[in-house]
Parts: sequence; structure tokens; C-alpha cells
Amino acid sequence: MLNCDNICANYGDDICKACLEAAEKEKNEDTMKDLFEYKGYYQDFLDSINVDLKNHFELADKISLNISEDMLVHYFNKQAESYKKKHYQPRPFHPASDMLQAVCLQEMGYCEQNTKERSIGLAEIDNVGLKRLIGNDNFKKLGLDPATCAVRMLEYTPGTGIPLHTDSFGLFKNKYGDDNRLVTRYFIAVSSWDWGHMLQVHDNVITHWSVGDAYEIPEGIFHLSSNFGIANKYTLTVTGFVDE
Ligand SMILES: O=C(O)CCC(=O)C(=O)O
Repeated sequence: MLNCDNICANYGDDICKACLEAAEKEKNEDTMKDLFEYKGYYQDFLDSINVDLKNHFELADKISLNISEDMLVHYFNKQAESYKKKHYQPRPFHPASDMLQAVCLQEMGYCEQNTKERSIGLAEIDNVGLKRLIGNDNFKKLGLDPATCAVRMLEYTPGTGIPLHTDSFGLFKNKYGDDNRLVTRYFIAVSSWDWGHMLQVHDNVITHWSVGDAYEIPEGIFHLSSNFGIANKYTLTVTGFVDE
């Protein structure tokens, strides 16, 4: 910037104007730089929806299901009809708030390599196959009706995971109806817990699970899940209407 004290004092108003313009230009350049370097976009989003991650969220009691790791992992690897391979990214069919979360996460460095996931269950034949392997008794324990549940099985390989997010259950609601019924999701451990496997539901960090342990992730609750260990992590997610 031109130095006002030295120049304007000697040369009057014209120089002052040039000086002000130079200062304004410098400010705009700083603002542009800040926009690209600012790291608080996700926190601003949380503030805008009044979510305080420092508050305590009381997790519902764990439900223990009786499932077979071997049968489910065998089905996943050998018998599944179709896999979906995806990673965490903004998608045009997601509600605006999900898009914003995903954009903020991308900006922080989450990308295809560290969020890639392989899953089954979107194809009806695999949804039915997974429900058969889970069995009606386990659905009863969860308080969910298998006829109106969406089941997916997920594989996270070492070095991958799904960052802090909420789910809007769009695919589920498209299929089973979007009325006033409360929708919820369970995370069910399929593979035994291993180093680096972690689920966090708001401020509850969950590790050391046993096969069949089910944790509820209610709609709108922020959560994440990661595998920074050395063995694949397999889980089921079961989404359904509460009290059906
Ligand atoms: O199963 C997992 O590890 C993650 C599940 C999850 O984050 C979700 O279903 O939204």
C-alpha cells in the first residue's frame, strides 16, 4: 500500500484516492485468500442448525443380536448379486443440508481414497438375502418390521471410513413412504472388533464390540465410523420405522 503519511501529506487529495483504492484492493485480495483458507465452514453449518458437538448425547442401550459373522461375510464376498462402490461426496439428489455437509468435508480433505465403501443391499435380492441371514428374532429385538426395513452390509477396508455426518434416509423414505413416522437406523457389528475400528455417535466413542452388537443412530444425530486398522470392517445398517 502507498504510504499516506509520506505521500498524501505532500501531494493532496488525488494521491489520497489512489491510496484508498490500493488499500481496498489489498483488502479484497485478503478476503479472497481467506475464503479459500478458512477452515470453519462445517462448524458454521453446525452452529446454523444449533448443534453443539460438545453436548452429551445419551446413547440407547446396546442390543445384542445373534448373527453369524462367517455366513454374512461369506454372503457378502461370494453370493451377493450386486455391489455398490461409492465414496462420500455431494450428490444432487441429496437434500441441501446433506450437500453442504459433503462439500465442507471435501474441502477438509475427505476424498475418494479415504471414504470409499463397498456395500450390498440396494438390490432387492440382496436386501432379502441379508434379512434372511439376520432372521426374524433379531428384527424383533430391534423392534423393527423386516417387511419395512432397508438392510445394507458395508465393507470398509483399512484406511477408510465415513466422516462426521447425518443421514436423511432419502432412499428408505422413497421406498417405504415419507409420512410422520419416526425413522431410525441401527449399526450392527458383523466382523469382530479389531484395531482401528471405531464408531462415534455424537460424543459416544464405541470400540471393542462383539459380533451382533447393535447401536442405534437416531435420525439427525451426527456420527462417523472408521477403519484405521489392518483388517476389513464389516457392518450391517438396518433402517426402519420405530415401533413397527
Ligand atoms: O456401518 C458403518 O460403519 C457406518 C454406518 C453409517 O455411518 C451410516 O449408516 O450412516
